Amino acid sequence: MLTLINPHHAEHAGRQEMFRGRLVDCHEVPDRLHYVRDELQRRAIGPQRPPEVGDAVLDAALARVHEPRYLHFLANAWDDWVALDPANAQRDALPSVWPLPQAHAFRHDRVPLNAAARLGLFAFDSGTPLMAGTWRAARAGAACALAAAQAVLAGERSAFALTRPPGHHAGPGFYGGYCFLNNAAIAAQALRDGGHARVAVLDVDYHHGNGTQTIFYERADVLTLSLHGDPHTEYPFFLGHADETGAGAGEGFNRNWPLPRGTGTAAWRAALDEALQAVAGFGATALVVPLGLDTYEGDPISGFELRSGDYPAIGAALAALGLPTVFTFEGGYAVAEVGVNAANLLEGFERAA
Ligand code: SP5
Ligand code: ZN
Repeated sequence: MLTLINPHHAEHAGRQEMFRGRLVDCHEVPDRLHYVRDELQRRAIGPQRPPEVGDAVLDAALARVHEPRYLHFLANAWDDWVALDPANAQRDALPSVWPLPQAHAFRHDRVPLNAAARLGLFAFDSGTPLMAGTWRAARAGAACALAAAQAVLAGERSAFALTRPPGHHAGPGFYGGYCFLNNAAIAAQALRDGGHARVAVLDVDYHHGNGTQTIFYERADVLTLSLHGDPHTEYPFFLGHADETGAGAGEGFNRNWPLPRGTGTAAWRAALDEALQAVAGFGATALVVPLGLDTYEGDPISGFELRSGDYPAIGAALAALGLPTVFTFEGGYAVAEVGVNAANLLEGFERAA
């Protein structure tokens, strides 16, 4: 399997994230990607190369998924943060004030001139540090997703966008959950634009793919499915329930499988089988898999009990759909094990494909 690897990912390396009133060390660290890269190389699971995507082509792909004012914010957020106070150059940018939803009367249509307030307009949590290299890393990561979609459009059976920061929590105009640009959505839209009439996104990260769901919620041409920890108790808390089935033209084209903390292999696989049936029933001609390995029993911030030995069969089950498939690297915070788990799934896919 071809892997598109982000050459700029390490320029995004947060120091601390806010968690329950404390700043704690970031979980989403550069070594996550290094472990995956090295394990794929060790097992010779296909070539690895950086994406070759021109700026104009990338900008057009980003604009298909994200709002102009949000992209403008992201491109300038770090410089604006430092301009607010030169001492900010030594600190990651984290928001601390939010407008809340429209129902609470705060306005979302006026972008504040204060750079710290702007963080709150576009971020939905205070656990997603933004720094000098974030935009460069996120852009290059989106280029990986786009190049993976292009490779599949050119005839590859599958491709893996090995990037960080991850993407599936980022929406049309917001970031959070360690995510800034929605790489899976960018790949799905590129597959649509490249001629696939019906694209399915099957998110297997531990956390609900709220950004992807929101991006496609009113569309019937992209089916969004997510298996994840029940938002009653699990991050991102405010989306991911089973009764979210799409809206308008998209009614019936979103499905969620919220699963309780402690869910093990058998129950998770049963949910996966339902999701696979939904993909087949939809008549998808291409598949995008936001691939989080935080379903692993040893994950430090998650609550499922999948074992390393489960992942090859999961990959094989995905391959059995027989669809051109793009994988995007999402979560997975058991750093020393994330490479083996990712390689297990991708090798399982490749052997069955
Ligand atoms: C892509 C992805 O998997 N994003 C997940 C974002 C989860 N953010 C909330 C993490 C809560 C961290 N808990 C810290 C525990 C400190 N002991
Ligand atoms: Zn996750």
